[in-house]
Amino acid sequence: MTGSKTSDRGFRVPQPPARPGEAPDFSNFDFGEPGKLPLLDAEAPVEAFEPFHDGLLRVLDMDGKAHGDWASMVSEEDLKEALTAMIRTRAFDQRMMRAQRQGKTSFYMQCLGEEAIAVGCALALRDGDMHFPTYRQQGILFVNGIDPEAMMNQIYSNKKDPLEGKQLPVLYSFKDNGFFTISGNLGTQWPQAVGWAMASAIKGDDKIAMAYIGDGATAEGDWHQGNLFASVYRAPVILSVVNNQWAISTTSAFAGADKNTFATRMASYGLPALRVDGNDIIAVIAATRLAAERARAGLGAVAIEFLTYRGGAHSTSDDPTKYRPKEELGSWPLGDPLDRLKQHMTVSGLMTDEEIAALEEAAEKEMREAENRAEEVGLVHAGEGADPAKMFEKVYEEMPGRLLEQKKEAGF
Ligand SMILES: Cc1ncc(C[n+]2csc(CCOP(=O)(O)OP(=O)(O)O)c2C)c(N)n1
Repeated sequence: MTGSKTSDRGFRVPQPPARPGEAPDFSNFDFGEPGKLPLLDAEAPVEAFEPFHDGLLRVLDMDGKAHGDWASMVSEEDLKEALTAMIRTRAFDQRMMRAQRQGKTSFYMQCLGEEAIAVGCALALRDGDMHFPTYRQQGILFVNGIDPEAMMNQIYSNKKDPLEGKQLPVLYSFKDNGFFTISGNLGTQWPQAVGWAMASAIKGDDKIAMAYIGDGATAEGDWHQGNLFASVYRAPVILSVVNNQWAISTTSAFAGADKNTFATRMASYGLPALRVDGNDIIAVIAATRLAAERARAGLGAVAIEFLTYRGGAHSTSDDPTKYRPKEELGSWPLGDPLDRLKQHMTVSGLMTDEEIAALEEAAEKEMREAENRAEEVGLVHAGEGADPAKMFEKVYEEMPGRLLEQKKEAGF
């Protein structure tokens, strides 16, 4: 995919395909054709997954039409639910991006262009299953019934923050809703998801886990350990790499993406692996559903690489115009996941433009009202903040003597 600089002693430094001022270049991708790869049975042998290691599972074409047998795994109801959740996710992101710029919070991370992945995966799993997300899968929360105000309270670190002001904005925890506590340390959730799945299997439960990791974070040792354990123990876990091609300013080639696909690399651990158009909601739901059926049936872990493009800045602390062409997002051949789904809904007669516009208006209103409520409680530097006395709590289940002393010293 990308070029690289090689010294005469062979030392190699990967380079992105284009820098600011250069034309975007996605010529090294082979996207294949929608509908071409055969539908797999959940019990298919591992070898049946081979065409999906370098190939790309696609259902929707770029005109919004669905192709091939994988489409049969996704219902009209799924698509309506997905559309609503993706619209809400984007509306939430837009509002929180603005809130950060207005100084209402210190930090935010959006998932622009990646909404179909989290939303599609959440739709394919069941209540009781556990997602082990990164900071870019907020779409799960919009499927799993979390009140956006609770998320905003966390982002504002106010009195109603469910995490009592202890976490950086967006590092949510909603375990009762299948959303495991996010950690700032990249990659740690990957083997933890495998362990959670092993526990489910040991207990004879049919619940499964799903792990997410960014392309950059696959360079962490945790990725390799998780892959190995998932394969060796045949843990009921879905291991998904969200390949958005960038890790802050770093090209995915630094994580090995220009040598082999992430699907191929996970297959090398003996895992059945699929590579999926992450901007195609039907492909995302269908692939994850197949993986979930397989894991639930006791046939072990499944790996998925979702290919996408990080549409926005890495975070509100990042300026991508310093390291990639401005036009790159608009040139990404797999387009925008929300626009593609909207187009599919209208092209296939499932919804009208007016109905979609009404959903967008409702989401805008919902987020505005949630923000007003959260703001009334408090912002990061205004109103009622989280109680500082709580900082001493939950370090241990019971507060040890020396912490109690510190708490008293601090005047609480
Ligand atoms: C162990 C560790 N190393 C470095 C960082 C700093 N860091 C935060 S996000 C990030 C980039 C991650 O990129 P990627 O995994 O591709 O995910 P994306 O942000 O693109 O979704 C880095 C290096 C960290 N949080 N944890």
